[in-house]
Amino acid sequence: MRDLPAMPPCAALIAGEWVRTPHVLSVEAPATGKTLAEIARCEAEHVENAVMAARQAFDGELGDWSQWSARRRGEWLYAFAAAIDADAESLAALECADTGKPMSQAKGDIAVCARYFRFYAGAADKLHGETIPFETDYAVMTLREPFGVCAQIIPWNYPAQIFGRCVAAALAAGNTVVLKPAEDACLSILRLAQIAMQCGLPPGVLNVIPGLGNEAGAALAAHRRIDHLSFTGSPATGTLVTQSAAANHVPVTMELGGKSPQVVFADADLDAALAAVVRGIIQNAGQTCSAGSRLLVEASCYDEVLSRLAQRFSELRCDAGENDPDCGPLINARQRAKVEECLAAARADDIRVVAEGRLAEDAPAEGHFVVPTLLADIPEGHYVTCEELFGPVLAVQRFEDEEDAVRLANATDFGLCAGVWTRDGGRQLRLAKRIRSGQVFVNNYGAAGGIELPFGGVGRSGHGREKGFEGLKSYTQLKTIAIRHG
Ligand code: TXE
Repeated sequence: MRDLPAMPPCAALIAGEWVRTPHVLSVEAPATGKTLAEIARCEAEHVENAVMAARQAFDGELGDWSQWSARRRGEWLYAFAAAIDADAESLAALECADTGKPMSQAKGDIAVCARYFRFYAGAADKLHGETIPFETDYAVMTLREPFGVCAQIIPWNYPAQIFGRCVAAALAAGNTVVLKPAEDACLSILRLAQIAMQCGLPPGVLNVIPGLGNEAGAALAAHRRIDHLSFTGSPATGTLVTQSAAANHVPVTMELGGKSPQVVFADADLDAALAAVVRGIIQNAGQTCSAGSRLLVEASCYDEVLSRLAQRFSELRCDAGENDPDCGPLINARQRAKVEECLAAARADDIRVVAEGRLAEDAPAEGHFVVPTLLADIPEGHYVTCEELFGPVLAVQRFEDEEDAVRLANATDFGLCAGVWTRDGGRQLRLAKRIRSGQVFVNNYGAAGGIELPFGGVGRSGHGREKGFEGLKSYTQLKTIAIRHG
């Protein structure tokens, strides 16, 4: 294993100060199982202090954030994006060690994080309201105002990217933030928070409270003085968090994962489609909310597709992220056990394992590796086609015609993303309209991660939109002002 990256402060950031907590949590490297760092374990009192700091910063009682114009906020976001770029190498090393993801993906994630700050920097002073024609003796306008204190609870799969998505939009709109990163991976976030302070962000505007979900996370979600909550994670935790927020009438944005289908018709460019299908499931070892974990293939090209995919899967290599393999380890032993149990149960149900990737010979023995696995001949309704496994497992199903494809695509409670591969223009649009999903990608999957594109789910995948200009609007609330001027 190469030298570990320089560690960021592993404390909590509250009111501009790095605060140590009486208890700490060990963070392990997924590739080796070895302890990487010990991070703060915030409890209710730290959450209270962080929310109060964010409250005071928003209300103008701490620092001068409340006086910053939209243009000044944008200028700060630009400067911060440049500082992220300048530190990209060490941020990527942290992200790779902490999450286990391949180094090239970690580098990409840091670049995306900086892009979020740049995109929202430019958008900060373009959040226009409207004027509304009303009675002749009135002038009516709408303002897009920040909520106030935004609580953000985020997962471990893309710490730096999701930090960028949530924090950049919230700050551009003028909010203050209390962010609870995941206990499994948050080192890049601590480093990003440190850089933010070095770039002159006033105290209390960004507070970061590492800790356990059922301690720091639960206390934050239930806090009476937060004004908005965004959550990215599992549907089960999302339900708990939503219930807590509802008790205080706090609006929520929920991003809860998926079981996204890639639908391949025989007339598609199969080279392009299959390359995207493989990327869409092995990226981040399948631990991606938008992973294309179901493949639906038209019967007339089913055998060809399966044999081409089998060839490709058998070449895929798992190894520690620093060696830049196709697939890194899963985040922890629990996640690995969950995926392995599902695979064992699938085998017991006579589901065909068509091909598997391989583990590099010198891959660390303690790493949480699961090799990419291609499953086929799956009975309809089987849970491997309905439930999010969050591992590099692709479930392939056959369809007869367009109607059948739509039926299968919609046969889960999730609805985050879908890919449609066909050269038929009419069919492209028909499927895009009929598939129940927040995003449909035609002849591509994920639009190269476009941060400019609104993103979010329907059904069990959640609600609300992040990314793009819609994401910025979702960190604002509309105020109507009606002036009767006589
Ligand atoms: O998620 P949790 P976990 C899915 C994926 C995975 C499963 C479990 O299928 O296998 O969820 O992962 C915080 N109150 N996704 O257990 O619990 C927690 O500390 C408040 C999909 O890691 O949802 C972390 O910061 N907060 C997903 C965050 O919630 C609580 C990404 C997510 O953890 C809490 C990750 C509580 N009671 C997992 N309990 C996606 N949509 O991309 C936990 N947390």
